[in-house]
Order: sequence, then structure tokens, then C-alpha cells
Amino acid sequence: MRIAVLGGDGFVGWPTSLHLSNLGHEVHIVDNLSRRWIDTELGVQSLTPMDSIQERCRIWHQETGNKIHFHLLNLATEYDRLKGWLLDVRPDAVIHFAEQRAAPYSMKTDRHKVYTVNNNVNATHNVLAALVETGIDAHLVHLGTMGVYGYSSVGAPIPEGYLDVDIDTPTGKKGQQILYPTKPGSVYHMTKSLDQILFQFYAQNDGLRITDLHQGIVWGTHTDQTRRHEQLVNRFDYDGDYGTVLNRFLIQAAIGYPLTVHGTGGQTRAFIHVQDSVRCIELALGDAPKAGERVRIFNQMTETHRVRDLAELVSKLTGATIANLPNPRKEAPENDLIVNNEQFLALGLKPITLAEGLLSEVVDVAKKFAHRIDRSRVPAVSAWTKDIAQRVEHDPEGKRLRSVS
Ligand code: USQ
Repeated sequence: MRIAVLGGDGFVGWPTSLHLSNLGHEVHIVDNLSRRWIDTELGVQSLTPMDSIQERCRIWHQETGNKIHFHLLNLATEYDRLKGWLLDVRPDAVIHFAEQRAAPYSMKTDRHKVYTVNNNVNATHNVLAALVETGIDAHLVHLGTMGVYGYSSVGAPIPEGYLDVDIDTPTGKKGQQILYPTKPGSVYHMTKSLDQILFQFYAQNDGLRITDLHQGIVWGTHTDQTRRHEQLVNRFDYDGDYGTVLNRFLIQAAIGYPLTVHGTGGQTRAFIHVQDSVRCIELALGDAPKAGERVRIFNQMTETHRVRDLAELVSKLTGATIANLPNPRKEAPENDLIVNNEQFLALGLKPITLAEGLLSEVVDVAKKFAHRIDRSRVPAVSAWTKDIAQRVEHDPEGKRLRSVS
């Protein structure tokens, strides 16, 4: 297949591009490199040293003989170029990762909220409108998030996108399936909730074939392909805005930083290893809906864990200390989470679970590149509300209190 990977320079986009190229697909990355600009804005860098996208593609070609094409294009602002590009390349499938993906970044300031909404919603809508206008019948696979459901403890498993409801009518109860009601917890998660409505409309109105993957928190760093050459290494975010919880705990353990648990750590979240994430995309590509069918929704996760249990696991493995900090986010302090993921299991996914070997692998990567870590960028200081901002802990290490003598 000829596959466009929108956002193919990012944390999941890059290993996905390699995985699909390795399977023999013709891969075209489209990216505006905004993630690299955001690193510059925040004054942070990936823990792992990343080469330019052109250099990464050159090394892949040298290693495998397979070509990955790169196109510099801003989907949210360059609509006409996007249309022209689609007509030139005519992909059979489009995988859409091209959105600002960090909840804390989206809550940093009003400017970050506006940027996240403009970028994410316009990018998604531009892709949909361009597919209709050009008449290109590509299967659109979108990276959505488990966070569209919210994390409320309703007691029942979260279904894959659709909820069975009984509606009272004058002639009795009528069964219907509706999109699971969204309850986003950040501006970023809100944009993914809006994406769902855009998909529903374009599938119903124009017969676009769309799959939406509601992914959990991705952890780990390497996949089979990124291991092949040190210049193919994946990016690894550790900072307070882009680093996600388990990867952060692992780097914190590697550099002797206290594990930064928000509140009691009673938040339960869904997780998936990056190797499984790329495999799921392969499986979803092979199972496209037909024109006229509703959007296919998968829960792309393999296990759920409570944040404090993860901290305890990492502490047991490495001897790291745990710091319970005031939570910079507005979220339930404790929740349960049961999730259905039967569709991927039925398609043959064999989940990689939180094995000690893989956890240690991340700690080893972090130790190798520990000299690249700026400890002052580790605390999560983007607050969800002005009130919460007053309580944020900027110094989990307690350095200010430490005697210099
Ligand atoms: N947390 C801590 N300590 C930390 C960092 C996070 O206790 O140092 C807590 C947070 O308060 C939160 C939980 O860990 O309760 C998860 O936070 P996260 O930063 O790992 O994940 P999140 O902000 O939800 O976002 C990440 C990705 C996003 C993806 C989402 C999937 O950045 O792109 O959509 O995971 S999900 O969480 O299932 O919605």
C-alpha cells in the first residue's frame, strides 16, 4: 500500500513509519516539524539524540534499501498545498498523528489552548475536506485517545466507542448505539473529542472510511526497527509537559530524582507499549471499514494501572524514592478503569505487558543519556486553573531547602 503518515516525525509516528516501511509499504511522512519547534520553545530536548527527519530517512534507506519520503507541510494552515499533495501522491491509506498531543502543554496558557484547538481541529478537518474534494478513497486511521471517555468509575467496562442505550419513545423503549459521551479532561483531550464528531459527519455524509484509535498512554522507547541503528532512535520526552507518567518515573529513577506522583496517585489509566502501538496500527490498516459504514473505533490499550502502583513498582525495581506532590491537574484523585479491547485481541494482538525487562531497558536508555537531562525541566508546572497554579510544586527535589554548606 502507499501510506501517508501525517505527523510521522513524532514519538509514535516515527516508529510507525519504520514498521510499515519494513512490512513493504511505500511510506510518505508529512510533518511540519512543530514538535521540534515546541522543544525549542520549552527549552528542552528529547532524552535520546534525534537526527533531522531527512537524516533519519537516509539511514533507514541505507540500512534496509527501503525509501521513506518526507514532505514538509502544515496541514492546519496550508489547505491548498495539502490538496495538491494528495492528488500527486494518491495514498491508499492516511494515518493521522498530526496533532499537538500533550495535555499539560494545552493547558499552559491561553495561547497554548488557542494553538492546540486551531492546530488540531483544523488539521483534522482539512484532511477530511481534502479527501472528499480530491475523491481519494483512502482509509483514514486517526490516533485518538482513551481520554475522550473521561476516567469516571461507572463500574461497567468502557466499550469500543459506542454505547448501547434504551430511549423512551411513545411506543416503548427503543435500543440505539450512540457515540460514548465524551468527558475530556484537558483542552488537548477536548480536541480529540471534537475530532470524533468530524469523523462521524464525514463518514455519514461522504462515505469516508475512517478508523479512530482510542489510545492509552504509550510507554517504552524502542521498537524492533528503531533498535536497528543508533540514528533511528525514537524520541523520548521526559519534561513536565510532554513526558508521560511511566516513562517519566523511569527516567526519574535513572537520575536519582524522586518519582513525581500527583496527589495520592489514585488515578487509573490505560497503557500500551510503543511496540504494540505500531502493531495495532498495522492491524487497523488491514481491517478498514467499507464506504457508508460508521466510524470504526478501537480501544488501543493493553492494560490499566494506578499511578501509585506504577511508582511503587519502579521504586521496588530501582530503589527510587516517591514524592506525593500537589496535583497540577484538575482530575479525579482516585478512579477505577475497566476497558474493552477485544477487537485488537481478535485481530491477533499479543499484548506486551509491563515486564521488568522492558522497564529496565528504559532505565538503561535514560542512564546512557542522563547527561542530556535538564533537572529543572522535570517538574510538571503547567496548572489546569489559576487557583491550582498557586499550589504547584516547582521544586520536588527540595533543592531550595537544602543547605549549601
Ligand atoms: N502523572 C503523575 N506524575 C507525573 C506525570 C503524570 O502522577 O509526573 C499523572 C497525571 O496527573 C495523570 C496520569 O499520570 O493522572 C497520566 O498522565 P500522562 O501525562 O502520562 O498522560 P496524559 O496527560 O493523559 O496524556 C498522555 C499522552 C496523550 C494521550 C493520553 C492517553 O500525552 O497524547 O492521548 O496519554 S490517555 O491518558 O489514556 O488519555
